[in-house]
Amino acid sequence: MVESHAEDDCLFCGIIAGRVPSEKVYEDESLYAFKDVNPKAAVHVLIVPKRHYANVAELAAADPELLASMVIKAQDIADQAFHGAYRLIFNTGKDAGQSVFHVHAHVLTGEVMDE
Ligand code: DGP
Repeated sequence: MVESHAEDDCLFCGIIAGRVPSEKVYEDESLYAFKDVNPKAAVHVLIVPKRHYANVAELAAADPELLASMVIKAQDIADQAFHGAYRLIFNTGKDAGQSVFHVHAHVLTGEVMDE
């Protein structure tokens, strides 16, 4: 089953629209990036597409170029923050830890990671 929420009910749609405050890192016509409220690394940024997709597989099927643009933006952020080294995580499904059902890339960087 695909977990999905109506856009009116979506936290990240609210952040993109400015209804919910966030610390913006980057924005263009199709992407929005902001600091994670509960950082797991020295630099922890969430990249989201402005259009609502529930998870990365749904996005990949509908718009692979948009998914690729998220990866390229993650690389840009890590190039600036930590000589291009980073982790890129898409939690997918509640049992894998996804809590917001608007696809988001976690970019973890800014420090050496042991494992
Ligand atoms: P996930 O568990 O993969 O669905 O990641 C959701 C992330 O979103 C989690 O790391 C915490 C973050 N988060 C949740 N609510 C907010 C919020 O209101 N603002 C910000 N900046 N981040 C949030």
